[in-house]
Amino acid sequence: MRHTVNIINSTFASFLTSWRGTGSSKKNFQPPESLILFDQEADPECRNVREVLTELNLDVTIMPCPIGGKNFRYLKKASGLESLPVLYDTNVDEWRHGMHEIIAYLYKQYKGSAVPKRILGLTKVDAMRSQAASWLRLNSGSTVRKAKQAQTPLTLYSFESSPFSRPVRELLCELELPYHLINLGKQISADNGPAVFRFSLKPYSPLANSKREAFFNEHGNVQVPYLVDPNTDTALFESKAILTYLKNQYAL
Ligand SMILES: N[C@@H](CCC(=O)N[C@@H](CS)C(=O)NCC(=O)O)C(=O)O
Repeated sequence: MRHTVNIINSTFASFLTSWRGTGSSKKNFQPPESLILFDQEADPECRNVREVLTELNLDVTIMPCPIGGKNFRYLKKASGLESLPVLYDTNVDEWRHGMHEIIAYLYKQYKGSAVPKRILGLTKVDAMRSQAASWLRLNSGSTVRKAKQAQTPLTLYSFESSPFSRPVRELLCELELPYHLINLGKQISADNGPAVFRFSLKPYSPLANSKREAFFNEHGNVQVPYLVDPNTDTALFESKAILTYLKNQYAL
């Protein structure tokens, strides 16, 4: 029951942020080396950056920086920066800091365009709504919890507005576990609806040559969250099972 309440609350958080971070570009380009985002799940500016990453269909390695954690201290030492979000693009050895700088960089570098007005126009009201979404989530994903370290980063398939994926990202952040975030945003109308009940009568078929299609070919459907932990050879669907797994495996 508590999990159901958690998911309903997470769905309201997605409403508050107007379901930004649901749709993804049909382009499938990924840079050779993963982008690295120093991120805090509950931070409103970090959320705006993750929304854009979903929209551009870009994958990223998340370095969670919860309050009180060692990653934040490392970031301050390595870059001299005191606040989030921070993006490091290994491909060109470039650092970008703050939501506006990072979003402009992502559009220029990976879409070859300026930031669209719809995103440039993110107003103070949108910022307040993103902050309200974090409050609604009781700031989950903001503060470090004692945890074991993972030798190798985990992989999470998700998209930013996914109500089922958010609690998993919050816990990964609190446990300070780095992970590859594979964005599987919705690219065509057939992608709409939950995995068990698509809003279409036709059999589900994702966009050809997309990450969704690769996932579909491997698993027979597309459903997020999906977590892969190479440290224990574990791969899991179902948000509740993933949360239980992470707590049992890593929380101290
Ligand atoms: N019972 C599953 C439900 C997961 C679910 O329905 N996820 C949605 C996204 S929030 C999904 O995968 N939709 C299908 C799609 O995006 O193609 C869980 O708790 O993880």
